[in-house]
Amino acid sequence: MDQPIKIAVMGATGCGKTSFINLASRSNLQVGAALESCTPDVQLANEFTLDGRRVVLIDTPGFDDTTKSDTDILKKIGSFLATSYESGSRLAGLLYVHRISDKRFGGIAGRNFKIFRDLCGEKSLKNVVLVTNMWGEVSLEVGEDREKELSSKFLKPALDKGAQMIRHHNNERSAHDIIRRIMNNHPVVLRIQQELVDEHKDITNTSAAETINAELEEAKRRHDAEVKKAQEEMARALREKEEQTRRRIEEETRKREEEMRRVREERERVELQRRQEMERVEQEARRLAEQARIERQRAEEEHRRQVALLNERLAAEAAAAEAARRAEQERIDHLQHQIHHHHHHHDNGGGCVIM
Ligand SMILES: Nc1nc2c(ncn2[C@@H]2O[C@H](COP(=O)(O)OP(=O)(O)OP(=O)(O)O)[C@@H](O)[C@H]2O)c(=O)[nH]1
Ligand SMILES: [Mg+2]
Repeated sequence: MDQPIKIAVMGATGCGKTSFINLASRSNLQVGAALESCTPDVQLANEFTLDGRRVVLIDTPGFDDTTKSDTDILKKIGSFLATSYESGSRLAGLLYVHRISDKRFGGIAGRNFKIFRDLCGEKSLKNVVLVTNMWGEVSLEVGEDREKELSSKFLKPALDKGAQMIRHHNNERSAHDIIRRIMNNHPVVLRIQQELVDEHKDITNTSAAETINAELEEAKRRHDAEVKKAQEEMARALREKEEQTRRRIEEETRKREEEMRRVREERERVELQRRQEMERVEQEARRLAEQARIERQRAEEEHRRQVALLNERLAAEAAAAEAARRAEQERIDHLQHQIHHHHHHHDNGGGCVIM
């Protein structure tokens, strides 16, 4: 009897891998509820028959797990694929599930797809179906716009190398139609199987791991750059603050010096005024003293002049008095002489005597 057809289902965590598998295989594998990652390990779904062929779908944990690193997820998927390759099992194809409801394919979704492509290698892309699901979550218009963008941009290189893109309508028939697209392909060997088994590479040296590391490096670089930028920003802010403080202190110092200069000038001005005032007062005092001296001198002179005048007048008066006295004396003498003379002529004449 033929080996069953094996198809691996991959994609980001929560994209609907397990749901798809349950639909297609009528299995009852656990489906994630909220935002938590659900499928922790690679698991096989119930075998089912499609167009007379036995089919086994392989469920895988999604990258971007909320609890495990991408490297851990890669190790799990890688070791499963290596083991099955070693035991002679080949994959007929791979489904890569992508939610059409996701707004962007850049960033995380783009990185997941890159890891997937590294894992597959170029040659197995013709056995890859890119499944878009969750069409019910967006309007058909939005979904179709995104689908066009995906096929013309992000998924173009893969589509150009033989991958197909198909919508999944979240029902069994749709899931089976998707499986039919690859179930009759020649089985492929994935690059990671060659790397791990044929080339005996360690999982950490595989292309997929390198992509993860590069992405981690890039994320670290971005993070470091952001930290550096933040630090520079802080340093700049600090410098600016310091510069501001420096300027403020400078300004204050300048103001204080200005104030001091003003006070000093004011004091000098007052001092000058005081000196000028003193000088003026001294001059005035000198002038008054001089004036007083002159006045005194003048008064003294006047006094002397008065005294001299008085003396003169006194002398004159004395002289006049003397003259008068002398004149009187003379008159008396004359009179006496006359009297005497008269006596000589009129001896017994009684008449009067004028004194
Ligand atoms: N609307 C809608 N929801 C879906 C579809 N497929 C899956 N879901 C929901 O999406 C959530 C995640 O689905 P899962 O099947 O667990 O996703 P997964 O890819 O297996 O997730 P992991 O196991 O964590 O990697 C669940 O709540 C599903 O019910 C779909 O086609 N349409
Ligand atoms: Mg799952």
